[in-house]
Amino acid sequence: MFANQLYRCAFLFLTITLCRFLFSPFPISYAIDENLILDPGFETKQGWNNWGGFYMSPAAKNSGSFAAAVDQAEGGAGQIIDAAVPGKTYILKGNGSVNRIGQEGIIGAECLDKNGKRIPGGRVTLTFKSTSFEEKSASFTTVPDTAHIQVYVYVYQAIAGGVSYFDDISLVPASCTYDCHTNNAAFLPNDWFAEPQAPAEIEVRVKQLSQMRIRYQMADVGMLTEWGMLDARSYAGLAQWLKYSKEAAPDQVVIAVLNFNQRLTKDENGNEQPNTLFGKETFNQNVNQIVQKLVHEGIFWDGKLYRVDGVHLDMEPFLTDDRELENTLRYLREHALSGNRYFSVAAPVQYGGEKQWSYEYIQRIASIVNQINPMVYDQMGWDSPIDSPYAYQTLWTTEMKRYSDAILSAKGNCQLLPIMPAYERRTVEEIGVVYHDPYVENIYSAAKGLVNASQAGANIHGAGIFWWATFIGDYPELYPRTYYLLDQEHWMKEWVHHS
Ligand SMILES: [Ca+2]
Repeated sequence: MFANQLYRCAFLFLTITLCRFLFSPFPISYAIDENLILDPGFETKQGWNNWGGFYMSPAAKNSGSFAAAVDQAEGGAGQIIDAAVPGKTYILKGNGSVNRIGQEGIIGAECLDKNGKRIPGGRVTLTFKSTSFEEKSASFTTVPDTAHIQVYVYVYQAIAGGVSYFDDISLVPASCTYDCHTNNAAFLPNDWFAEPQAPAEIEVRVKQLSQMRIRYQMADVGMLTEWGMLDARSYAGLAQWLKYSKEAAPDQVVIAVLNFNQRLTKDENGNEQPNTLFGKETFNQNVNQIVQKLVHEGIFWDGKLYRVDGVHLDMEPFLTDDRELENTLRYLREHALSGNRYFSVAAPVQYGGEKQWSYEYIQRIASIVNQINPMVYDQMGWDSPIDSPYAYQTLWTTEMKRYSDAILSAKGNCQLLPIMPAYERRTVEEIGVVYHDPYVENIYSAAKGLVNASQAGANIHGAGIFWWATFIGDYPELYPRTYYLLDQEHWMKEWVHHS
């Protein structure tokens, strides 16, 4: 039986590998050699800004007709590469030589902020002191605030008659071939935390999260009341979860998700009005008290205290540039979440020109929280243009670029981690309008759109899955475990392993 299974497994693997090899239109490689440097071989004199003692020389060259030569101390040349973003890895490579022993030359790359100022800690250099050409390379990751990269050739000190030569320089974004996106989040169901789960069960679930490269466990600990209170019974299993989850995967971060769905309430005539309690002192104090308990004081289980790493707020429905929500976030930041690194908030997206969260509002929120999690789903129905997988993919690209631009302009360290959908078709029962259909809104199209946003310069920290229970097949009584296998495959192939 076992041997038979093993054989089937091997056969299946071979088939998949062969199919990919035979039918893939491109070779299975992510390495795209896109050198960002203009005139990297010093043949045309384009792009290089002379800082002194710099000229093109035919005397010593690595390729073509010329190399760069620098024959004075503190001399050299540079060029600036625009549209750089923080947190991206590049490979700097180049060839260099000197005419005499004792002479040195360097090829360097330096991270600059949007004003062109050097950023401390953002430099990499390659040193050349041999009389024959050598090739050297180094990888580096751009530091926070990076907006440009300056690449240069330079000589600090020149010996008498000394000349340094440089040729064939490249600056290429590091290609990723396997685990490219691993800062991901999963939205976990409340029933995992409402009562203690068996340790073995917790371990299995945490392993599944690891396999799908999930780092942030978004643990639904219950629904806040109108006054911002939370019944402790709705997280009676959280302490035990924390104990066994941390043992099984210490690298996974547990974030308590506080849900609220009464941002609008009905008045006596049945009309929806903004909830007047929301964002006010009492409400904020109540929420703060819960956060204080979960993050600082800890919750008891078996004689020990356990704490969550941070808090995620999901306050719905969203109102346009909601001042009260901003108040609540700021209050928590100034109190129980002061100095906390895992403070995140759910955010809305829209396909139209009118946005619930304007660019300026996103900027302000980004200066308060550590992570913004746009919920990019439930965008179908009524007269929505989101009626095809492609339209949905485009929504991801445009909205995530907008969010990223606003967050980057806030100049803080706020991360963008949007959420992808993996759940069944949803309809407004009374009127039969479908507002979520997995044929249109799915992981495949979401990932495609997100990768496009990233390639357009958006700074994406990771992606989330809403919700995890359906995605991983945790409710076999509702549908077969295999129902979401395709989504799992797309998650890994189109997002986690995609460059
Ligand atoms: Ca050359």
